[in-house]
Amino acid sequence: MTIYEDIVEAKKQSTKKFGVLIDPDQIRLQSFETVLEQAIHHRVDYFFIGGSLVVNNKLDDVLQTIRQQSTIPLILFPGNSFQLSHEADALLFLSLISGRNPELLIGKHVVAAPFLKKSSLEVMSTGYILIDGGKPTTVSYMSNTTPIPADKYDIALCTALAGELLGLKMIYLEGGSGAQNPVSTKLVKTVSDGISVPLIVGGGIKTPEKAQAIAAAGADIIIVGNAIEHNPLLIGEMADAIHSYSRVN
Ligand code: 1GP
Repeated sequence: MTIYEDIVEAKKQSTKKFGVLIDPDQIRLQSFETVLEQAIHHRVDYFFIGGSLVVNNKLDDVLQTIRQQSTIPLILFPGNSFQLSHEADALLFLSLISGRNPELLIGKHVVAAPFLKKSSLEVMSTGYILIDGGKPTTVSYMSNTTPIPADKYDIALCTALAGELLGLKMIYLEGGSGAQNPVSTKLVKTVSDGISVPLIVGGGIKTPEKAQAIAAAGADIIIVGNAIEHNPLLIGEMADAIHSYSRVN
């Protein structure tokens, strides 16, 4: 089964997945070890690997280190077209459909396409939708795009629908890393009710309660980065909250 098939199957069963985001530039060695240990112990479903900048060349090292110690699938979540590696299992091929920056809608993809065609990475095309999280985030600044206002439910829904109709395999609602406010449950529900492809939600999720509420609202995969980087021991509570939702419903 491919990773995507597994995600689709989980969606059918209403089983929620938990992804831990690791930014190879940000992670400190000590917390990396704890994150890895906790993620294995608490059955994290995916590692998402990526960041907005590539300050150093740690991507391959980080991937290899995780690979040596676990079988958790490694999904590249690239901030730009240089963040590609054969060491991962899959790649979110992101098109920033909430923005109107042609480079991030198709330009970077053209550059990455020959590499991807040759690689064994599983490529999952994903409509990336940036939602205003209350303050400018790295992704809004770096992408030079305006996020969708947090209360414009219809715009977010129509954007996601357009992505699905264009053939994108998943939709990612992004509040931005370190967002003040995560994407609201109302917005998650509106989008989730209107589309049939899997829905990923991330950005500013700091508590297990919030993660569970977002899962309950219809997210299929919940991504947490910053909060875990600050406190890797949160992984257990987050995993329980997300996975227990799957079990009781
Ligand atoms: C993934 O960018 C997010 O969508 C991660 O955000 O670092 O705020 O959890 P945090």
